[in-house]
Amino acid sequence: MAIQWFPGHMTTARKKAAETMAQIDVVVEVLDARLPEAGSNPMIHELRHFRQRPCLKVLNKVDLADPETTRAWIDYYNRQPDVIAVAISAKKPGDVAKLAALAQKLAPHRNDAFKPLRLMIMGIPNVGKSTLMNTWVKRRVAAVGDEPAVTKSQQRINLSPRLILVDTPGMTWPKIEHDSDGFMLAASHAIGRNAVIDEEIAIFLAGILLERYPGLLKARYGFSLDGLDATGVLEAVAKKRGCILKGRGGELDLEKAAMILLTDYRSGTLGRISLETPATRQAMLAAPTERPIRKSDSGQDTAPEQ
Ligand SMILES: Nc1nc2c(ncn2[C@@H]2O[C@H](COP(=O)(O)OP(=O)(O)OP(=O)(O)O)[C@@H](O)[C@H]2O)c(=O)[nH]1
Ligand SMILES: [Mg+2]
Repeated sequence: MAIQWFPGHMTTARKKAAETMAQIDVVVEVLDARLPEAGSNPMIHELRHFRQRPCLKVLNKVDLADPETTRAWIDYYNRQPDVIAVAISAKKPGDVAKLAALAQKLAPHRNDAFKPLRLMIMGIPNVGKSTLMNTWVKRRVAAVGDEPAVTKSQQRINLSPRLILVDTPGMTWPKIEHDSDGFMLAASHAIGRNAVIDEEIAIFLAGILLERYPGLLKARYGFSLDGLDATGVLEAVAKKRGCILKGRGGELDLEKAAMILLTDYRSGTLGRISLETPATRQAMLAAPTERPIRKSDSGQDTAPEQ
């Protein structure tokens, strides 16, 4: 099932962001360090390019991501024009303190009280934008919570005569082009729960973990991975943790096991995990898209004509 989630308030958020874009100097795009490209909103890219605004790419939640992969992503983004990339944890004041100087580099002409540096914080839901705002301002000005779509409207704070920050509601986009991006977003809790089936998301996550982080899976749950596929991993979690449906003859409660796996990934309990790397991204984009096979009149399997 392809995942799509674009609730109504995000259409308004997009319009407001387009208006504010005209009045700011630099976009601070908060990305999830574990899936930065899957979580790069094409609408933000479009709005930013329309106004030709430079971008500070902040790879947040670096404490949860694989350090080696994060380094590869920073190099990847720093090769882009009008972009500076940095990895932080928005909860750490020391990390956030680096940002003003980096943003200033992208707009060197905005450097006094007459021309304060104006920054708009943008990104997908639940990525840590409001947390970043609060740490930057050093007080709780924005509500935060481990739920997508906590912030519903823009908030502007004049941090000093020389620096203005605008927090914005998290935005997804109307059509997620690659199914695996939707699954990565959902696994990382950027998509509302009503739009996904947790079991499917957990099986997708288990597939990545089996392939790239089998050691972390084994260390956390203590079962052998021999011969297991992604669904088998979820079943093994259910057995290990006693997730059994009551009165159903010992049937496994895979929904409950899914939440255990997802929560362990989201909280970092499983370890530091990145869902994509520049190399896996490139391979995904280069792979031919699957086309449905149909029977031709001759009885041979053929792909449909373009
Ligand atoms: N581990 C970790 N958690 C973080 C970090 N930054 C934010 N969080 C957590 O991520 C969750 C979402 O944070 P918010 O600041 O509300 O995210 P947001 O981007 O404003 O979300 P919306 O307003 O819904 O778009 C909260 O539970 C934060 O505590 C970080 O660097 N590391
Ligand atoms: Mg917020």
